[in-house]
Amino acid sequence: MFTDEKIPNNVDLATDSRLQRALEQWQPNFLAWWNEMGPEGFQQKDVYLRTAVGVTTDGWAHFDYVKMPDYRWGIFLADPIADRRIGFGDSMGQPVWQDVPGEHRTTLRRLIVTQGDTEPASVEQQRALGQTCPSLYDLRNLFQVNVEEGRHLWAMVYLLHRYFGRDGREEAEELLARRSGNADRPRILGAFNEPIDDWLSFYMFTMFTDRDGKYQLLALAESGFDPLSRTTRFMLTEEAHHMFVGETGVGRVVQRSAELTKQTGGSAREAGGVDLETVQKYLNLWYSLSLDLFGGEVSTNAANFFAAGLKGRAKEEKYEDHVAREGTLAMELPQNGKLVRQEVPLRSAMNEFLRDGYVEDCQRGVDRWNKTLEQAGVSFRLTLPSRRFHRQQGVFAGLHFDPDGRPISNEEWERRKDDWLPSAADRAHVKGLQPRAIVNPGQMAHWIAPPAKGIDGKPLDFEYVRLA
Ligand code: BYC
Ligand code: FE
Ligand code: FE
Repeated sequence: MFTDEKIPNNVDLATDSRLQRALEQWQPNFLAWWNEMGPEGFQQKDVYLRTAVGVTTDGWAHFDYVKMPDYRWGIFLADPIADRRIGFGDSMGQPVWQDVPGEHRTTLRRLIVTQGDTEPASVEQQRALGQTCPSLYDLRNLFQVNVEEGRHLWAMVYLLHRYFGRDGREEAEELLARRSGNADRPRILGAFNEPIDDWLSFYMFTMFTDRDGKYQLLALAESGFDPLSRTTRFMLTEEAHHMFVGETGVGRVVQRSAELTKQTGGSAREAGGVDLETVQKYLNLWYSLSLDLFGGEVSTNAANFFAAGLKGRAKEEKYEDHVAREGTLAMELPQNGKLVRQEVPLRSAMNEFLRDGYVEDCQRGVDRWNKTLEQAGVSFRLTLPSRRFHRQQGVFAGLHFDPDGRPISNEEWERRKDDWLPSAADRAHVKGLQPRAIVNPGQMAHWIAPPAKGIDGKPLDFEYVRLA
C-alpha cells in the first residue's frame, strides 16, 4: 500500500503538488546527508530491514533485504480520532487544531525542530559502530534503528514543510546542516553531541536516550496540534524496538559479565569481558545525560507548552486535573548549599512529571538486569544513580552530588569522578575488547551473550546483513 510513490505516505501527498515538490526537493539533500553521515562502510550491503508501509496494527511493517540508501523512508500518521478535543491546558475541551494556531506558531515550530534534530543526530553518533559489531544480528539492529531515526526525521520535516511554509523549509535544511559534536554547528540537545564509539555506549543510549524519546513522544502525542499527535503516535510504534535493542543489549552484556565473574571468581575484565563496575559507570553516564533531556525541574517553557495545549504529560488521561492551574508538586531543590523541600506550581513542574514516569520505566529495566545477576548467582546489583548526579541541565547543574545524591565538594568530585563515570582506561578497555567486526552468521563476540531469539522469526545464524 502507498509504496509506489517516490515518497511512500498515507497523507495524500499526491493531492498537494506544492508540498510534494518541496519534499521531493528536500529528498536528495536528505540522501546526500545520509550518504555522508549515515552508517560508514555498509551503505551498499543488503540488510534485512523492516520498513513501515502503513499504520494498521496487524501489517504496518514489511521485512526484506534492502540497501540502506534505497530504504523507503515514508510519511505515516496514525489514523485520526473522530472529534478529538484538546485534552489539557487553557484550551482544554476545544476541538484539536488541524492547522497551526498563529499565537503558538513559534513555540510549536521550536518543539518540532528540537524533536527533529535528535533523529539525524543519533545516526551521526552511531555511524562508525558497524566497524566493530559484535555479531551480524547486532549489526542489523543498529541499521534498523538508524533507518528508523531517518524516518523520524522525515516525520518532523513533513510537519515543517506542510504547516510552516518557508521558514519550515529553512528549518528542514538546518536539520541536515547541524552535526553531532561539531563545535560550530552542534546538535541542539546535550546528549546528542556525546560520542558513541563503542557498543556498550550504543546499548546504553538505546536503553536510556531512546527512552527519553518514548516519553517526549508520549507527551507530544497529547498535543492539541493534531498532525503532531498523529505523527508521534506512529513513531512510538517503531520506538519500542529501539528500546528493546538497548535493554536486551545491556542485559546480554550483564549476563556474560556474570558468567565470567563466576568462572574466574574475580572480575570479568580479566576474562575478556566487561566487569560489572564498568557497566555501572556507563549506566551512570547515559542515564544522567538522558535525565538532562527532560529540561529543568522548574521550567517556564514547560508551563507555557502545557498552557498552550502543545505538549502534555505522558498519558494525560490518567491525571484528574488537566488544567493544572492550581496545586503544586513538592521537590527537593538546592538553596544556599542545602536541599530544601519546595512546592512548585504544577505547570512549572511538567518536566518533572515526565521525568518521574521515565525514572520508573528505567527502574523496571534495571530490575530485569538484576534478576539476571541473581539467577547467575552473582551478588553485584546495578542501580540508577540519584537524579541529582552528574546533571548539566536544571537546578542541579553546576553542583556536585555523589550517585546517592549527597552534595559533595568540587574537590571530592574531581577525586572520585572516575569511580562513577567511565574513565579513559575503562573506555579503552571496552573498545579494546573486540577491535574488529564479527561478521560470520551466528557468531557472537566473547563479551556478550547471544540474544534469546532472532529477528522476524529468523534463526540466530541467519545472514542478517549480506557482506559478500
Ligand atoms: N541540552 O525550561 P528548560 C529522541 C535548554 S529524544 C541542551 O529547562 P524545556 C531520540 C532549553 O532548550 C526526545 N539544552 O527546558 C532519542 C532552554 O533553552 P532556552 C527529543 C537544553 O525547554 C534517541 C533552556 O535549556 N524530543 O527523540 O522545558 C535517538 C531552559 O530549558 C537541554 C524532545 O526533546 C539539554 N538537554 O525542555 C533519537 C521534545 N534541556 O529557551 C531520537 C521537544 C533544556 O533558554 N523538546 N535545554 O533557549 C522539548 O520538549 C524541550 O525542548 C526540552 C527542554 C524537554 C528538550
Ligand atoms: Fe526517533
Ligand atoms: Fe529511537
